[in-house]
Amino acid sequence: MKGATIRKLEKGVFSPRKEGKCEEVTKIPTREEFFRNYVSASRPVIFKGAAAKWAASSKWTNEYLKEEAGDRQVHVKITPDGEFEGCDAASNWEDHATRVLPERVSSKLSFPDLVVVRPAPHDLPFDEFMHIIETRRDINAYMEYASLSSYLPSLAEDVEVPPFARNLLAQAHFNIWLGNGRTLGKLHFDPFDNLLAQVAGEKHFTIFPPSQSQNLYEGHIPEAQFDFDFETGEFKKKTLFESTSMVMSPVDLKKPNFERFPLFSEATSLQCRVAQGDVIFLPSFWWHEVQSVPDAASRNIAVNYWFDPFFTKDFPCAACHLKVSEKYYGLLDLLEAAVPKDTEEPVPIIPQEVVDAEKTPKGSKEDAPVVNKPKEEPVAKEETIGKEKSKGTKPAEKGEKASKDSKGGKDSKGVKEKQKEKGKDKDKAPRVSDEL
Ligand SMILES: O=C(O)CCC(=O)C(=O)O
Repeated sequence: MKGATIRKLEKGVFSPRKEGKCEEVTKIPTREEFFRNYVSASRPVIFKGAAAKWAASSKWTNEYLKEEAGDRQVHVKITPDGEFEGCDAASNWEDHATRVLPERVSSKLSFPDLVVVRPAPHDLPFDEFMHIIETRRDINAYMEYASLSSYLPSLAEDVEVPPFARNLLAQAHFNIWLGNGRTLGKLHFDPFDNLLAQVAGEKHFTIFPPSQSQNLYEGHIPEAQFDFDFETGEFKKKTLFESTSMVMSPVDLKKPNFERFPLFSEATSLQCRVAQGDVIFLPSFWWHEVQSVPDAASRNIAVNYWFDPFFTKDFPCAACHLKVSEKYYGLLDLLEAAVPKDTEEPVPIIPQEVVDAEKTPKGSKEDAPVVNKPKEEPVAKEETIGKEKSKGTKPAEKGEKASKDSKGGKDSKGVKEKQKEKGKDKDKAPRVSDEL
C-alpha cells in the first residue's frame, strides 16, 4: 500500500512547464492540508499574512533590536555589490596563477574556469552590524542563514513555527536573514524543505523545479572567497579553494549566457513575491534566486526554518529524481487517512483550472518561448557544506551544515572545526560544498 503511495507521490511532484507565478493562498491550511497539498506534492506556495501577527512584526524596530541584542557577537558576510555566491571567472583571482586543482577535483568539473564566490566573513557586535546596515552604502553586510537561537537567542521568542507545520517534518536549522535589503542571493537549491517568513521588507524569489536541474547545470563548482579589509574598505579577489560548491548554478539569471548554457533557454521559472508578513513554503531541491527589497528603515529581515526534506535526492546529480525520504514513510498514513473511502485521490484544495493549466503539454502555445528572465529580479543562494555524493543527502549534510543552527552548537562543531582547518569561513552554513 505504501509502495503505491510513494510511487504516486514521486511521479506526481509538481513540475510546472510554463512561466508563471507562485500560488498564493489567504486561507491558512490545516497540518493535513499543508502536508497533502504542498509538502507531499513538492509544491511551493505563499501563505499570505501567515506571520503578520508575529510579535517580531511589530517589535523588531532597529532600536529594539540594538537595545535587545546590541552586545551579542554575530557572524556576517560582506560583499561589494550585494551579490551573494554568484559565479566569477577563476582567472580574476590572485591565486589563479599558482593554483593547481588535484585530478580528483578537476575531473568532476564541467566548468573549470568558473568559481563560486563566497562573501568575506566577519565577526562583530550586533549593534555595529546594525550601524553598517543603516549607514554604509559602499559595502553590503548580511547575516545570512545565521542561527537565530545561537546568535540572537532573546529574539527567538518573537517568532514561531507556523501551526500548520508543527509536528510534521524534523527541523534542521532555524535562521535569521538580516541585511540592508539590497542583497541578491544567487541561484541555488537547498537540501531542505524551507518555510521562510518575511518580517521586514520583501523578497522576490525566482524559482525552478528540481526537474530543471539539467537546464540549470547542476554540478560541482570550485569555491573562492573575498578578502575584505575593514580599515581600508578594500575587497580582494584572493583566495581559491579546492572545495567545491554542489548547489549553485553557473547560470547568471541577470545576464544569461545562452551560448555557454544553451539548455537554460528551456528552463521555466515561477516568480514569487513574498511581502512583509507572508510565509513562503519552498520545497527541497527547488532552485531559487532571491532579491531582497528594503523596508522604509532600509533593512530586510526574514526568519526561516529548514526541515529535513520530505523529498530527497543525490546531489550534485542533474539527472536524479526526487525520492520520498524513508524517514517520513510514517507520515504517509496522514495521506491515506485523509483519502475518502471511494477514491484513492487526495482531496485537492488547488482549483482544478490551475491543475489543468499545469498539465499543458510542452510545445503548446502557452509554454512556447521559454524566456528566462528575471530581468528585474534576481534571487537567492545559500550554502551548505557538503558531503560526498555517495553519502547522499541524509544526516550527512545536516551535521555539516551551517552555522550555529537551531539545535545549538553541536551540529556546527564539525563544520566549524573543519573550516578552521581550512582557514575558511568558520561557521558558514554552507551552501553545500564538497571536499572532493
Ligand atoms: O533571502 C536570501 O537572501 C536567500 C534566501 C534563501 O536562499 C533561502 O531561504 O534558502
